Amino acid sequence: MDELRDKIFELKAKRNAVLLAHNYQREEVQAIADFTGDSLELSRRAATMDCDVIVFCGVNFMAESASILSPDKTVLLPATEANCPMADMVTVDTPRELRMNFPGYNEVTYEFPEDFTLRDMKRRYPGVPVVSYVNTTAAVKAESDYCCTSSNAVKLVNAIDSDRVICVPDRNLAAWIAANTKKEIITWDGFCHVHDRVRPSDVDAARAEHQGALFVAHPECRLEICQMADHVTSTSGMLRFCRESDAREFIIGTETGLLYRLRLENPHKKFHPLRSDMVCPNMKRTTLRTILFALENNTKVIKVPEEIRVPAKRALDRMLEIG
Ligand code: CIZ
Ligand code: SF4
Repeated sequence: MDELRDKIFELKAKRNAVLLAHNYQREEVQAIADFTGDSLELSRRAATMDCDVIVFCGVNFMAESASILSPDKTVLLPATEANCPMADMVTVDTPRELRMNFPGYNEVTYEFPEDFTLRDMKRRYPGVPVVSYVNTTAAVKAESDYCCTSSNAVKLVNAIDSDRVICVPDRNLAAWIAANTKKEIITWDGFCHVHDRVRPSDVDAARAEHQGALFVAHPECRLEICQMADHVTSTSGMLRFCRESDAREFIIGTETGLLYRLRLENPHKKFHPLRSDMVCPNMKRTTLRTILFALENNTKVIKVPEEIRVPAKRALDRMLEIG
């Protein structure tokens, strides 16, 4: 492990590379990263850095966001097969590949047929602005009016000059927005299998086991779960909330990778996973070996073509202007 780490550091220096790790990455990956964070904060940070190479330890859409904001840098995705199934649940104009099973989770329902696309939705609701969650492909962002994150979604939707808004791809985030705005939310049918699996009985059980702990939920959980929470926010919002809170104990309703940094930054507080199986297999595909291999062999380079990059960046910029 030490030898692998040393080789990574050596190559990283030689190539003037920066190593970014998403909050859901393996501990050993987060431990050697230059920065850890959510997808957007990592991409924005990398854009301001004087580096030639960005190694993005996360899933495909995150590396695409880095490429959108840093077109002149080489963006590497060490886990070549790491896709986000939720991001893949919405496509621009080609049939989507709907997965019907996920590790440990089989309760799958989709509202729209496989060949229903974002363009079909736009034709159904002409002129209604499209807000895409950062968990979307660059192509979907390019087809959207705005991007949003799970922490700014409600504020952004309220600020848009329209009574109706189309939200893609997460039906749970859309439900959370709808519960917190007067606007009509037109919802896509996607979901994150890691968060969608949580049931009220899980919250009851965790609260019974850890009495007095605050429960923090990610809005990718179902609305009924968010409504049981003491606070609902993104991963970076959770880091902030737990840091600033006077409480000593927390139940964390998101992917368990976040616990590593929560514990590191708050050694005197206690953190419990809401469910120990809230683990995203795609996020765990990145290992020290894949990072080293990527740096040695340039696998896999993520480059968003200009005709997609420019409109995708526009949707991100519009979000930043409002935020
Ligand atoms: O945008 C991100 O990084 C994701 C997927 C989650 C979050 O809440 O930070
Ligand atoms: Fe996608 Fe969910 Fe995994 Fe995040 S945790 S990458 S939303 S499947």
